[in-house]
Amino acid sequence: MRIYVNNLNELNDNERITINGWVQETRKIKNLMFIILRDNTGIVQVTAKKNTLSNYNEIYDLTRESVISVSGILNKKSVSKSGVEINADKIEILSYAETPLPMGVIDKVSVDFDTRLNNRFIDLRKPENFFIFKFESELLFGIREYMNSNNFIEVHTPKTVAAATEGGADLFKVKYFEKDAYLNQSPQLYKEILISSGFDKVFEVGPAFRAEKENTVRHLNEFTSIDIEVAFADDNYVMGILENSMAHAIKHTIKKLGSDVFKYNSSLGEVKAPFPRITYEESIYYLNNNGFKLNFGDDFSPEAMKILAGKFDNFYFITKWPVDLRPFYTMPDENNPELTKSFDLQLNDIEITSGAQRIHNYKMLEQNFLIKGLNKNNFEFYEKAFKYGMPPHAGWGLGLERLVMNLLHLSNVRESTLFPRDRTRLSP
Ligand code: AMO
Repeated sequence: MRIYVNNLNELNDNERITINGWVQETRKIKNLMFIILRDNTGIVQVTAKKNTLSNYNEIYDLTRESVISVSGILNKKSVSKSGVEINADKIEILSYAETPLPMGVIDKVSVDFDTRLNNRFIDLRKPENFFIFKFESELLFGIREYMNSNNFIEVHTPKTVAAATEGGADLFKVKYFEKDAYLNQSPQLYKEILISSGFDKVFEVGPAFRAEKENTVRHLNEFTSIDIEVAFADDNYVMGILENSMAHAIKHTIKKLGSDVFKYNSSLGEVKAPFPRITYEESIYYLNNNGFKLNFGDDFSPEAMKILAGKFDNFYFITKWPVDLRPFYTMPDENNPELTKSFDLQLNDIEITSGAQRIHNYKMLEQNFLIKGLNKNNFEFYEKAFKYGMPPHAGWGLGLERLVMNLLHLSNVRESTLFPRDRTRLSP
């Protein structure tokens, strides 16, 4: 079994162990040196002595961030900070790091965000940055666990497609042999088709591409979309799934990561469903009373969202958006045809999810293609699934990076993206 730094306290004093990691720092006193070894669970001090190591001279010249394998005796009565130390009798150099490093891992001097992203492989060695993705992984595990225990089937739909789902403008075009294809903006059309196939409850975690030119702290050109679609369901039903899955995933993450979760957001705590709900029209009314001049049909600016967010603690839904602000597949409200059975889930002032009940009548869909100026021919494969038995259905799509960004109070969505793709960045 592999041993990690955070296992050392559970082992016996004087036990012989082998541990692998990066050389974070060295301190040298001629025939004796101390190495601070780091793995992704923590750091430990290694003592290396000339008279016990055959390759001492090589070890003496070790550079920071080289990768080594240390074998030796565990000393649990050490005077080092952590109280644990390894007296090495063998150190193997597995990979030698060149100098100077493009950026430091523990250096106090901060580098700009671009330099960090250009050297992301090393930036992610910083424990606080690695933690973001450990958090993300646990959160996603919690969401999957919730979906799985509620009989959702996890699916994988194509990302190279022939038609736009979320509107024509924000598409990345790619060459597909003799034809043009696009990178999919959302699994929307495919998750709906699967409802006609009788899958009943589907969910997908996958990349979504948006050729949006905005260069903001909330926009990525490739993000991870968590999508669900449920047969015989309406907007309220899937809002319930959303709030309960969030509550479950956050509870799981806090339980798994313990007090570490408070590193970024000291007020992070379990959340309780149901989340508060406000309609679009009530939001307009509230904003008009708080210094914004908004008319029915206007979208909310980031500034307006900040004011609205002040009314709530963290998660809240904005429901019943106007038809003009929602995509063609959104079901109108039976009580008011200007409104839809749609919702956004907000976390503080940022939208993290959009969802709705969908239109399941193909004649209504055809009308909407016309109204929204879409070419019906591009949607034949989709419409076909509506002609031969399509249940009423509803679903939502949630941006994973935005969720993590908000829960951890990060200032930029790129912080919660391993290798961000934005208006100017396509590498690494
Ligand atoms: P929408 O386009 O609102 O809805 O996207 C759903 C969620 O995905 C995230 N998101 C983004 N995250 C980072 N950068 C972006 N450029 C970006 N664009 C969207 C947000 C957003 O709330 N098909 C519908 C969903 C549905 O109705 O099922 C859709 O894609 O968190």
